[in-house]
Amino acid sequence: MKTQHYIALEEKYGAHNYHPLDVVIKKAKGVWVYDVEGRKHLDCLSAYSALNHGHCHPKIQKAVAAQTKRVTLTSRAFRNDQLPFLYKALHDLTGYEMSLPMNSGAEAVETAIKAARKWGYKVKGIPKNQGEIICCSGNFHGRTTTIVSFSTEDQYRDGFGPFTPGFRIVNYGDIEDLRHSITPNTAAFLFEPIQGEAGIVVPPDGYLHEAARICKENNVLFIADEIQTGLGRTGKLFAFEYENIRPDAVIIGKALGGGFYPISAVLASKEILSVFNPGDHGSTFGGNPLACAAAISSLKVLVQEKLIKRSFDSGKYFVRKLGAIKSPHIKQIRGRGLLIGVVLDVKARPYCEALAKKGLLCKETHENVIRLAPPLIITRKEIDWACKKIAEVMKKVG
Ligand code: IF1
Repeated sequence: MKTQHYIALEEKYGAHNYHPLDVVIKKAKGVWVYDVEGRKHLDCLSAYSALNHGHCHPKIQKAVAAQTKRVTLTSRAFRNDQLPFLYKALHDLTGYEMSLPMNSGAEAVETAIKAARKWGYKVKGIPKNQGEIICCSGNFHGRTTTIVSFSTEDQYRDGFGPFTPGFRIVNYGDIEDLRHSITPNTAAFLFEPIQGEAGIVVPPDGYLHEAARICKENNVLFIADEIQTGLGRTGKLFAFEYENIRPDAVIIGKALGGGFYPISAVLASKEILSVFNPGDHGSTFGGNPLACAAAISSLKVLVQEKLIKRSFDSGKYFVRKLGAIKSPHIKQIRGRGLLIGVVLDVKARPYCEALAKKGLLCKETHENVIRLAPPLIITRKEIDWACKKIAEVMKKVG
């Protein structure tokens, strides 16, 4: 079957909530994917940072395969022998006292929102149902009805109301706006250390540091969504480390499953996660042994293969090489580690399409930004190859 046959089937029988590039992938290994036509492409999206370890990492694959032969699902009505080791691995790696596992990123964000609200009532003493959470303009935290309630992107909300109340928006990067938006009823400030969907937006230096201080001063939980930026993507374990801060809670997902299995988690102190009592919150699949085995192995590989340092070094190299590309359309190159945005003064989609034809897969974000986020295992030779393709395309298109 050729590409067009797959696409026709998809268009006929699947909901049209996506507009993917016309590449049908059937195989992948490391940074490379292979399509149904037998063509080879360099993956510079990494499933939006869910593939930090690269495709089908052999060690994680082994751990997952072995677990499928033992036990895959217990529900949380019973205990399993993998979850305790995931808790321990997360604690040892991050220093957070406790964690709560879920499946998708959005579910973990919902979990953090529920924890923050309950903490607000039980610990901070906010009057019943008056709790507020402050979020940022340009945010992306997922697609549930509550999460799109505080999206500032019209399309993400259009037709999905009525919305969940209790959220207030501040301008991302504007410290005064945050300072003035906090009230005695503010339970939490929820933010992305770098906004992915908004176009790889890095806030001004010192913003998060000061925001953390203001939140502490006002007894407001400081909650980082590191679903996309975490686990080495930005050259640190967590992107918030660039500002020498320690959020009260951190939300992770994507790469935690090593590209094999969806798993997410909220990391926090005992004080915060202790607001949940049995029956308050849960999930059929959250913390299942297969997910835990994938996550334990992914965390191990992250450390063993020094992926965080590699991301830091390769990111610097990639940005330097991109900077050498002469094009009147490149306005800025920004990001940290291997989360890189090439900002154009024209629409980025035609460039992404042209790159796909040349065997480099990436995705535009916010119309005019080419997002480059390859697996953290990418080599310098592969970065050189990518830069050559990007230079060719910048010359031709437009
Ligand atoms: C899609 C974007 C990226 C996230 C942050 C929570 C979630 C995400 C910071 C929710 C998810 C994804 C979802 C994916 C596209 C993608 C994305 F362009 F939409 F914004 F990465 F930049 N917090 N981001 O980035 O996690 O529930 O999806 O597991 O197709 O919607 P999820």
